[in-house]
Amino acid sequence: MYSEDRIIDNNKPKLFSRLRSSLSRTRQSLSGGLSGLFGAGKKIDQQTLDELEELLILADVGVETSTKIMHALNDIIRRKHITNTEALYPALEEVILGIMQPVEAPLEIPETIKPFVILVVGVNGAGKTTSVGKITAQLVQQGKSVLLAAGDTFRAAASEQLKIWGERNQVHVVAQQPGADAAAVVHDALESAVSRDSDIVIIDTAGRQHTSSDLMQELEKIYRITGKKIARAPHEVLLVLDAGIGQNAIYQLQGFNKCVNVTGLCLTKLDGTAKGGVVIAIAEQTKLPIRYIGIGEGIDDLRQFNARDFVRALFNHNPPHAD
Ligand SMILES: Nc1nc2c(ncn2[C@@H]2O[C@H](COP(=O)(O)OP(=O)(O)OP(=O)(O)O)[C@@H](O)[C@H]2O)c(=O)[nH]1
Ligand SMILES: [Mg+2]
Repeated sequence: MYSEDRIIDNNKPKLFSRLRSSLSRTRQSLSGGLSGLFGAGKKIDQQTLDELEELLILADVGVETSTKIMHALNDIIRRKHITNTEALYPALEEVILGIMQPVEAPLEIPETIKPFVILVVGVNGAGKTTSVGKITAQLVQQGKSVLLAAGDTFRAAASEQLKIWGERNQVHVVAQQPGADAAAVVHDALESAVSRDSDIVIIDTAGRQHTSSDLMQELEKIYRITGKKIARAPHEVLLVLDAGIGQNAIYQLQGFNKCVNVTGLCLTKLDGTAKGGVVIAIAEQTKLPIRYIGIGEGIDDLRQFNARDFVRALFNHNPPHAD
């Protein structure tokens, strides 16, 4: 007889290898360059350290975070009396894991909060609607009842896109005509969720630039209405960031945070970008929980963020039990 844990364990190598292959471009830009620097028997010198710092910056880890990583690495070098470049590899992993672990905080949905309201925000094309669909699939699989609110009333096709996800997951979608007031859609959706006794409401919103004051005001209105309808809602404000935009993600976060209190991040499109190093910068600079990472277009390609797996995948290690 197999316990559930055992079954999950058996899946782990497969899930990990998918993660690893999705991160291949970032890994190439980061640890691909390291293999040239960290040769067997090579002694650590200032030039190696400078080149390493440059490599981190090039992989979109950013200047500020790269500097901090180098400080922490130098501490380890001194403390452990490391002289050989080979030993830098595990030391660098240790430092990066130390940055990533505090932001590993999966979204917890307590049964005492009902409906639990998730507001999904982000710039145009970041992957909001797709992520809403994928998160819904996971929640439905866990036996939760989910209601979707089509808060993107700008694009004619937006609510259709959400309805397709609704059909796929067999959940109710509250939508209105394009051009309708988004806050009114949200208002209706929350009323509907209460009368249907839904566990969770996920509000999809229109893509908006964090610099556009009109659109940010509209978002503030949605946020306010949500709190008026359901006490302490939204319980989660999930900012979806396209990891492929690199350092700009930090500015987007700052912009959204001025208007709504972002409580969690969903970092999409880590597949196909060499700029995934930005995830390290985001973790180090914002300390915000990374709830999910997107590693492809498939329904299973949105993962709960796991710091250890992420760092292992970045540094080309084999998964546990798969060697
Ligand atoms: N490769 C890849 N593509 C993704 C990922 N997440 C989303 N996409 C794709 O990105 C495109 C845009 O996704 P949407 O979910 O429509 O983005 P959005 O933020 O809702 O866009 P707007 O509503 O127009 O602002 C789609 O083609 C998605 O399939 C990901 O993790 N990896
Ligand atoms: Mg959308």
